[in-house]
Amino acid sequence: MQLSYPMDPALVAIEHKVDEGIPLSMADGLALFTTPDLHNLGRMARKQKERKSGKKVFYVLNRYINSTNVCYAGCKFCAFAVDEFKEKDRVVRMAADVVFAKAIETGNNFNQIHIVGGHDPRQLSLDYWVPLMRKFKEELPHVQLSFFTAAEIEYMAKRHRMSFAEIIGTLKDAGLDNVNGGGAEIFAEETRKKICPNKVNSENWLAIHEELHRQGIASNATMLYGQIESLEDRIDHLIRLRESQRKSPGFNAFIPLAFHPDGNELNDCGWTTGLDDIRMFAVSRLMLDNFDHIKAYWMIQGIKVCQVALEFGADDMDGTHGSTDEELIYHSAGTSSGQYVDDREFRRLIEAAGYEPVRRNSTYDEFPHDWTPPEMAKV
Ligand code: V47
Repeated sequence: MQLSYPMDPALVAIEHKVDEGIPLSMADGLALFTTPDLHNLGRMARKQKERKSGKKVFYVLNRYINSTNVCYAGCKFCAFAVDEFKEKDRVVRMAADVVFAKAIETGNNFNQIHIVGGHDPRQLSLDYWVPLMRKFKEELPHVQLSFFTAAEIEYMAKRHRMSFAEIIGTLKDAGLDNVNGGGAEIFAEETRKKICPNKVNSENWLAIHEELHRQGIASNATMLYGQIESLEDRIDHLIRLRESQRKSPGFNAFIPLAFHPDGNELNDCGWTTGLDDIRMFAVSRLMLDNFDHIKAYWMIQGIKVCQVALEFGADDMDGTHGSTDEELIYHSAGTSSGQYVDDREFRRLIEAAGYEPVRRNSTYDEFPHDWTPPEMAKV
């Protein structure tokens, strides 16, 4: 017997707009965030997901490294940043050869290396990164470099007195394939000033991604939710991303980042709930009609919420990471996720949800699940 749920009348007109390809407005976004009709919200998001990627759900065999946690940006939501003079014992600052060695510690069968760090004056420079990027490209040509966030790129541009176009050109030449979506936080200026006053501003974050796309480098986008932002701030953020993608296309995935409260100044905000998270995925999918992928990142949401998110518009679970303990951002802020997920586990969860698991790289080229790289790294 087919069960059906009476539909919230507010969703009827919105579903019609989505079906017609009409971008949703601020008022539509508010209705989606506040509807009590979670079932139909999920159904609409799932329908939109299936228009984009059918039954496919993506994952990547990758390595994840935070190469430094030294950072002087002073963001209020951050438990990761360390002041090297005040907290010497907590400093992680890897030499370039250590980053390379950690990446291949558990083999070379991976398609992406994801690296983000902090505003570290000793590490965030072209002298450090360009030779390391070239080494990755020479020794592991099958691995895509998913390095930096726009915040780090702005920091390096200022430091080297280069324009965004110049620094991006230099990084592209060194082998950059993709830029991570961090640093976006929340674009609404009043809220942004309160949570990350010293970080790249919204205008520059968007300008950097638009320039990346013009130069043919893919990127992702994120939003930090569940801190002090309003629902209007969230929708404004999604609309600015949609507009940016229209102007200069190149975003592959949007990743909602649930705020983690441990060890930072916004601790009073507490944890998001499972329902906040699920709703966030569905609303993102419906607002961002020109983004192909909405990523439910297991390390951030917990793997069970991510599996449920597949019913609410998500089509990506991110990657395996390496089986070493390198992730610090979420592990400093209280995540109870581990450091590693076996790719068989991704496939099991995706299949159990009724979808088809697809192995990918950063730019969503597809691989058989048992693909292995043609050449061994010279270790
Ligand atoms: O911008 C920091 C976030 C981001 C906390 O591109 C926090 O696939 C929650 O770049 N609670 C950096 N979030 C991480 C990043 C990223 C993450 C996932 C996927 C991708 C991708 C990129 O981490 C920061 C900030 O928004 N963050 N502290 C916290 N307490």
